[in-house]
Amino acid sequence: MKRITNFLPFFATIPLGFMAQSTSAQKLISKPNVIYLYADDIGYGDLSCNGAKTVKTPNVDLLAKQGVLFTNMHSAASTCTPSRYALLTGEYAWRREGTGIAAGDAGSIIRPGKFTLADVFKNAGYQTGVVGKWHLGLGDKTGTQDWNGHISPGPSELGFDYSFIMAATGDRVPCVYVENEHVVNLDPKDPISVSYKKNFEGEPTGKLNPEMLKMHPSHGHDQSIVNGISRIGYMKGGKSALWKDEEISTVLTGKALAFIENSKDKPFFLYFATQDVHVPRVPNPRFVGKSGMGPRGDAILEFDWSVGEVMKTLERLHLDKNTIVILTSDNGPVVDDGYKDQAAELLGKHKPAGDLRGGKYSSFEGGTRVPGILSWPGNVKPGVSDKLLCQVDLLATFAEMLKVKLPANAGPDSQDHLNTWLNKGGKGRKYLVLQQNGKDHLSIENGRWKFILPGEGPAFDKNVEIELGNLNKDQLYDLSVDIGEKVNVAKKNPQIVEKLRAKLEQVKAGK
Ligand code: NG6
Ligand code: CA
Repeated sequence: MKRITNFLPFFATIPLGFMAQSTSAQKLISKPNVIYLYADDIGYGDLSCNGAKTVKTPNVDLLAKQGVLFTNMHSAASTCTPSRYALLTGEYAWRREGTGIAAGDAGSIIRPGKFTLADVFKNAGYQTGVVGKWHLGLGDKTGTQDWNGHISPGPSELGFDYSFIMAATGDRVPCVYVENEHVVNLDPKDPISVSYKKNFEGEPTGKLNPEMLKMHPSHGHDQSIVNGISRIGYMKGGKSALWKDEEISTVLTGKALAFIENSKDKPFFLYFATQDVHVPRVPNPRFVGKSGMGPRGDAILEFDWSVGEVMKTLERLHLDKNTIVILTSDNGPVVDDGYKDQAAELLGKHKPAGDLRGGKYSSFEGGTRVPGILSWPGNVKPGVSDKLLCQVDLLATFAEMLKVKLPANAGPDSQDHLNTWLNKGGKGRKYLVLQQNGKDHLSIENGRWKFILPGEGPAFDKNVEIELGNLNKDQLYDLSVDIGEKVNVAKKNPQIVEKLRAKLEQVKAGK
């Protein structure tokens, strides 16, 4: 009963008809299921609800139509590992060493004992699960995991009751699924060895054996060959456990749906992190050639399919009105991310970042302003919100919603913005600090102004053809009139620059 009282303000906006339903419906609504659908490298402009014309994403569009479409939603960083670190811990990744793009044999970057987003749900009595790309390290120390035994610490030490994950990324070894911290389908007679230092004797590599490749690297990605694709890192053995790239989305989606089905009688939190549209892009034959844009476009269609499957399953199980679905992405888009997959040649007029400048790896908006949707039919008013939001806030936001008391030091950068996420008149963030992959390139924005600290490093990455946003002087953009960050107005607005610089210093100092 106590819990329901806690939710009185929440019920205040729920139509009376809904309130009049049975006690069990009330109980359910006080603890809606939550599915966090995390795309990989899908940019702001990659979805038709955000203006994409060439590629159509009808399932995502439907989700957006029945929910809130956020136009100013950010990942905390413009690459995967720091974004995911911030999402799960509620702490900006740049506060911690070793939170840049993780190797496939990295030790657990979030150390056991750290309070996570999954712990919020677990403390509220939820069943918690993670399916898909992990990329936050596994095991105690880099390079010391036993891939043939119990790989711990892992998701189960970080609040997840169930896990079915890819250790790192599709382009990094080991190319196997790990379920509840054990490699799936492993034949003990063919153990797995992994190294990020040197190859295993006699094993082919993309560099030395290009004739064995069905997809060739454009930069990097020339080490161990798995399924005719050379990867980052070396591995040997584990033949029966190797994933088939064409099947990854089907397998992961199947595991996500099974988790939903198995958890349907209790409240659940599912963190479903798709491999689409990260490289190597090898969509299932069902999608091949369907977008007209090559594997990258086809992988977007495949992502949309996964979203549709989740929605259909919720409907079939009559959970659709009792489930919050959040859809977003871990960083902005990249076209050529290291394989010759024709993504650039077949791009046509499609703009993966929409009108934003930069993309993945960048300090510009294209790096972190990503698609954002929250749907909760019957409970959240559909609409469009331009409020400044960040994934780092989900920890505090759900803690507020579920009345979970956070331990001291939990989620130091996470702010409760429940009313904004639920489209109930919240104002969103006043300030948000963003980062590139490294921890030294920071920017800050306040909903109108974006200030990028002077930083070393190239302005442009020729391999991925992305403007990184590095400049040896202050950059200030007025996003209210210049969403494409074309005109640096730092010189004209010294007071705003100094205010934002001071605020950034304050956040850095943890004040
Ligand atoms: C880069 C990889 C890129 C991708 C990225 C991580 C090379 C040349 N490039 O180092 O292909 O894997 O790391 O992407 O190796 S992320 O979305 O997981 O952050
Ligand atoms: Ca990514």
